Amino acid sequence: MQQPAFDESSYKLFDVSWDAPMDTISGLTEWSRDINSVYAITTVITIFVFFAVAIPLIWTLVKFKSKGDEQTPPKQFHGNTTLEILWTVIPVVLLLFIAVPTWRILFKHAHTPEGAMQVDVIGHQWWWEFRYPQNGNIITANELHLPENTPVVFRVWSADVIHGFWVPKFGGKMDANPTAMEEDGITPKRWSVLNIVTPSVADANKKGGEMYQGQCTQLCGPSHALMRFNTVVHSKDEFESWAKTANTPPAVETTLAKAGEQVFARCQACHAITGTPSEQIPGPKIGPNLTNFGNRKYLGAGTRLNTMENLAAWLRDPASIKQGSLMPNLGLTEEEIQQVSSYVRLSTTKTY
Ligand code: HEC
Ligand SMILES: [Cu+2]
Repeated sequence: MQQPAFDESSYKLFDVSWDAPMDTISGLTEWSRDINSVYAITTVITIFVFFAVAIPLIWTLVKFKSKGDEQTPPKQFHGNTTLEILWTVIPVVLLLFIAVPTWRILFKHAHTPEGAMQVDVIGHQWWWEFRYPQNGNIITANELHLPENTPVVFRVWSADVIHGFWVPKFGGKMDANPTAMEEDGITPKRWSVLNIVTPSVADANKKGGEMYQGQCTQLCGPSHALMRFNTVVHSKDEFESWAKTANTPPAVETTLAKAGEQVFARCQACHAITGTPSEQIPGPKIGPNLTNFGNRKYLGAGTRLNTMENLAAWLRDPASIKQGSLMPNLGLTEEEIQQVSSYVRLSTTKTY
């Protein structure tokens, strides 16, 4: 099969497993394999039911077809206790064949293994926030980085409406529900839990790990379909180096970037960057943390490739790329766009 040509500069599907990035059949985790085992049972039972109904139906249609010469209507009768018991009991038994394995895997995965790494997942209209409370309090967005072969417990909630956290290749899917917050405004009172053991990286020497597409699965507003995220599974060493750079403030060296740092004063009510005055502004931010932005592959929650051109287009008018985006058009001049892009994108400390 030939790979379709994508226009890199515009709307683009994720370039990994381009043929079926959302396919759940070839899942990579125990969760997805367990889900598929129930799926297989359901498929077999459904095929059996199809034939068990279709064959007698066709046989009856042929056998009792009117020959057009009947003088009296056929014999009328009502109720048949044996049949009624049968067609109640058989479906119940069939449903139990599906329900019991379903319960079994639900309970199996409800348990968070000892020593699991905690990642907090927060849905926002229309982007994802990821926090790593055990790894130096990293806060990042739209790119979920994980070490391979590691049990991870995702604590999932939402800052606004209901979203759905889903990495199809990992199986499992968890709604992000709005919740009341503790006094500090950042700790949720309630969350949902999803336990996953990450898959291994096929080629340990490949830089940048293995990428899997994630997607919001609850209709959460006009840009719901553009609320995606990139999941990157690294070797354990590479994850450590990512974790170190994820929290590193930008290295502002050029005059362009220095000017951009000034322009960023207009962004910091909504965006935080580690080690800048933006962190002092109290209250939760409505926009993604931009500390490690230059290392992200996509911008606008998987909407476009993260290039200077696409970033400029985003800053000119976010809504032209993402309908309903909660980032307003700030009326920046072309010069300011170049400056602030250089600050948020080019000054990022490179991970690899
Ligand atoms: C009123 C709040 C607000 C202001 C001010 C604001 N932004 Fe945003 N920004 C957002 C929101 C909300 C998003 C997420 C939009 C989405 O993906 O739906 C966003 C997204 C972004 C992204 C994409 C991030 C990613 O990982 O995909 C960049 C880059 C960005 N903003 C840069 C800036 C810059 C630079 C400024 C200042 C010139 C700025 N923003 C000002 C709210 C704001
Ligand atoms: Cu959503």
